[in-house]
Amino acid sequence: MIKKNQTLGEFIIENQAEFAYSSGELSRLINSIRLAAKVVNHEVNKAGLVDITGAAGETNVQGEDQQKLDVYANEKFIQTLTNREIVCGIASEENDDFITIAGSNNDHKNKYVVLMDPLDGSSNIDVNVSVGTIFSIYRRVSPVGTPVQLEDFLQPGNKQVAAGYVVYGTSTMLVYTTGHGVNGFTLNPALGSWYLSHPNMKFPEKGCIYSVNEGNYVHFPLGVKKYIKYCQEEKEDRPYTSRYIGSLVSDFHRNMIKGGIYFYPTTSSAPNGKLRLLYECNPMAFIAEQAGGKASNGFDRILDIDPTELHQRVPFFCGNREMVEKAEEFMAKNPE
Ligand code: P6P
Repeated sequence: MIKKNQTLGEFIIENQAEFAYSSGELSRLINSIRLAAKVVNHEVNKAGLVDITGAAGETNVQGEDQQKLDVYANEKFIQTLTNREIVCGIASEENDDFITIAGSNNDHKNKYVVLMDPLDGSSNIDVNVSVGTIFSIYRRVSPVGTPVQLEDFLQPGNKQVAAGYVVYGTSTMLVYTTGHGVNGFTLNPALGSWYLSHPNMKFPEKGCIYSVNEGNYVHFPLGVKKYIKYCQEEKEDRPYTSRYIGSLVSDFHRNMIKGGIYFYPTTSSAPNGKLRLLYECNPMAFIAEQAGGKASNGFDRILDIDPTELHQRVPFFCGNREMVEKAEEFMAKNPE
């Protein structure tokens, strides 16, 4: 049941039954994410006013400078998820290893794990460009009552029970799926409530935007170079428009609304691609497919990739189904 401008809380209650085996746990989990998103949004929106932007003087497991807001967002999501007694473990881009959450009775009875990029696109913070949070939720596979294991996090994306993102843009939106379509909620910061502003989000039939860092062109595989030239040809439906913000969540969100493809292929400095499979590509791929789109590594479906390590990277092509399939065609014809 979808009623535009319904609040997120009303929407979750009305659609609770969607989620097969949840006794309200998933709803409480989504609720905890929306609370943390509100808190992070408050800080993101005043980042220029307080000493919270700029590097935190640390580097994360990716070897990237940690921006203070990265650290803040990571702490807030971990704290909120831990307090809700629903997750038994969390994996984050900002943490080398996963975090075990035993629960207030120290009995490891919680059934879900969350994987997240707490603040994606953080290099944009200091220049006032949109950033985002990405999250992915699974049911644990190791025995309830025992400490969470790495296997609980290394599940293929086709086992996700929910996934979503928050985009801290001109307005702040929470977009998520539980496998029954994609719905977008816009935050009214004055009231602290989220309203169903984008029900049943779908990629348009045709896409005309391509999003890639063309600065890496010389290092792209031949198939990618040929696809980019295809996008730029003077033909009936082309040239496409090139739009690249450098923030996956923002590029993805715009492309899902307007129609387009985002791709981060392999490059010389990123031989496996740059984006992380578990907490960037899998959640965005789940959302993309639920919105009628497609996501692959240029050859295979992202959601079917069996993960081997927490922070593994994969090449990523995601957006309108026919645009992704055209890119895959060029990749297949020009294997390196
Ligand atoms: P580049 C941000 O660090 C990120 O993970 C994505 O949000 C973004 O699309 C990409 O990296 C930008 O990477 O190499 O083009 O600056």
